[in-house]
Order: sequence, then structure tokens, then C-alpha cells
Amino acid sequence: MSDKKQMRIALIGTGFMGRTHSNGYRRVPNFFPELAYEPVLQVVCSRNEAKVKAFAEQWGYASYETDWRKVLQRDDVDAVDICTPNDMHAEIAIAAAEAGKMVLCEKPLARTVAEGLKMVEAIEKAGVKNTVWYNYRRIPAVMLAKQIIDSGKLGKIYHYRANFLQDWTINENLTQGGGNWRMDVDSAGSGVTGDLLAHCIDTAMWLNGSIKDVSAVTETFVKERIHEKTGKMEKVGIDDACIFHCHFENGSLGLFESSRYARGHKALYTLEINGRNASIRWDLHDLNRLEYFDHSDESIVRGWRSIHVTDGDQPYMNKWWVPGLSVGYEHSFVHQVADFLKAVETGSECHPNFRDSLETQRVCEAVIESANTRAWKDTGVETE
Ligand code: 4PW
Repeated sequence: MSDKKQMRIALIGTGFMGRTHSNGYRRVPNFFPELAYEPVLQVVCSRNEAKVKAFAEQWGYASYETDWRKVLQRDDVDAVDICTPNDMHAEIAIAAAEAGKMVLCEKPLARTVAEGLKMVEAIEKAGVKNTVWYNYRRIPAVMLAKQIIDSGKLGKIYHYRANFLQDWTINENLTQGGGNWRMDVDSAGSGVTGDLLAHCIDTAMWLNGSIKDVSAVTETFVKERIHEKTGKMEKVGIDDACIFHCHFENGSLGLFESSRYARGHKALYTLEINGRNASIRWDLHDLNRLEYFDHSDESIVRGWRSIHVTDGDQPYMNKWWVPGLSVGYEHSFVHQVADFLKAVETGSECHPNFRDSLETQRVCEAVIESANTRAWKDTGVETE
């Protein structure tokens, strides 16, 4: 029997993210034994009883529910993890906070700034611990990029560039709604902007500070698709692709592109930062490498270094194997669970929290408004 404090988790939603988070909870106690808390898979909730029962058995949840309101009434639950489609985030998070539960919410925080604001207010009023799963921050190579930038090695930053490219929605026969909720604007809030660019924006503001204003274009390439709710062809309301440029508060320029129509690309998240003295670039398809160019290197050997981020001195890597052996996408979620437990233990924040993620939401909303009005938009992001 473990003498650790238990954090009893209620997972709501059993899709792709439900699996990544469950895997995170399961692996943390083995790899982060120093933590005072251990997650307990207390209950999983989803509307389809057969599915949720099978999920509970597969992942080792002690019980299951089919109504999320019942989950919030249970006093054997400490933290609620929201992995539902985006249109449920606000309602569940607010109710969970009011019930005094800690809240972990899948990204994006909400569909709109208005929804996000209500969530932040509820969380802060209840004073409960919270975090939003912008998991890419916790890939060791990305965390290393943060350390290098914070050390000042890059000097004044001039450019921030990021892409998030996929190709899975090119098929015109793909429906919107139901299982394809990411294709339905009412469920998702937006298309690639909230789903993919939100990741890029979260990482960008973490690494390079606030985004002041944006100018964007969006496109919906397939204008009508069958909607699962009506069974009829309906107008598609999401953005299939989005490109925007922006000013950061620190004076640098940002350039962002995202599409689900970039044939050949499955989840190509890349970022590059160019400073006065050095540059950094990273690519999700080769996630353990950080490329680094330092202009102060002796000129005859100067060039892009490819840093294989597997050494125990590099972020998170002393938790895993030995130098040279790497970790994967799923470890970013393990790291987020570990960081959340640590924050609860030490009484600190697990960033990005709801308030941080509201700032990302502001940029997403400004991007969509800019594209719709063909005008520059101030983001209203609060600066430190
Ligand atoms: O959050 C994103 C998802 O909605 C993910 O990081 C990648 O893109 C994988 O699936 C989608």
C-alpha cells in the first residue's frame, strides 16, 4: 500500500485525448516516484455506456458514469479532467469549480473569449488548481528551447515562425458533427485556428511574450458537407486553413500558418526563432531534436547544430532512460501530469493555467475577426 497522498481523477470523455491523459496518469507514479501525490483513476464518464465501460476496463478506472453531473456530485473525486468536444468545456469546468474540484481542461480552453472569461472567473472564485493541456510545451526539446531563450543566448528576437500542417480533411465526403465534431463550428468554435494554431500561439507567447495585434486570412476549401445532426448538406463554418502575421510586444514579427489541406503532412508542427545572436528551430516529426545556430561559434565550424535531446541534464530526461535513448509524443502528457501534481504539492501554478490560456483564446479570436473583417486586430492580450 502506497503512503502517498491520492489525487482521485474523474476523466470526462473517452476519445483520443482521454487515452493520452489516462496514459499520463498511469505512468507518472513509476517515473516520478518523488512526488507526494499519485493519481488514482477513480471514474471515467461518457454518454455511451458500452464504450465507457470498456474504456474503464481497458485503462483501469475503478468506476464509470454516463452523466457528468453525477461525477461532480461524488465526494470521492478530487480533480476533473475535461476531454470532451470544445462546446462542453465551459459548462463542465464552471460546474466542477463550483463543486470545489480541481480542473484540468483539454485545449483550447473554450470556443470564445466570452466563454473563457467565465471559466477563469469561476476557477479563480473557487480558488481551485487548474491547468490546460497545451502539451507541446512539455516536450523536452521545446522546454530546452525555453531555457535557451530565457538564458538570453539568442539576443534580441526578430522573428518567430510556426506552422501546424495536416491533411486529414481533404476528403470531400467527410461529414461534420457527431464523431467529426472538429469539423462542426458549433462544437469546435473554429477550425484550424482553435485546434492547431492555438498550440502554436500558446508556445509562442510562452517563448516570446505577448502578441499585440494580428492580420489574418482564412479559407474554407470545402464549403458544404453532410451534417451528422440533420443528415443534409450544410454550410461548413470552420476555417480549413489560416495564415496570420503579427507583432509581438518585444518588437519581433510573427508568421503563422495552419492547414488541414497540406497534402503529405500529418502533424507537422514546426517553429523557428531568429535572434540577434542565435536561432532555434524545432519540428514535431523529429521531436527530440533541437536545432541551434550560434553566431558566436568560431567561423570555420559555425553552422546549425542538431542537439539530440536525450541527456539527463536536459529537461525531464533524467526521469527516463539513458543518454541517446529518446521519448515520444505521449511523454508530453506524462510530464504535464507530473507538473500538475508537483504544483498541487508545492502550492504553485501549473502553467498554462486557465488565465494563461484565456490569452491564447484572445489571439485566436482576434485572428478569426481579422480574417472576417480583412483588418488588423488588437488582441487585447495582457502584458506582464
Ligand atoms: O490538439 C491537436 C488535435 O486536435 C493535436 O495536438 C494534434 O492535432 C493531433 O490531433 C489534433
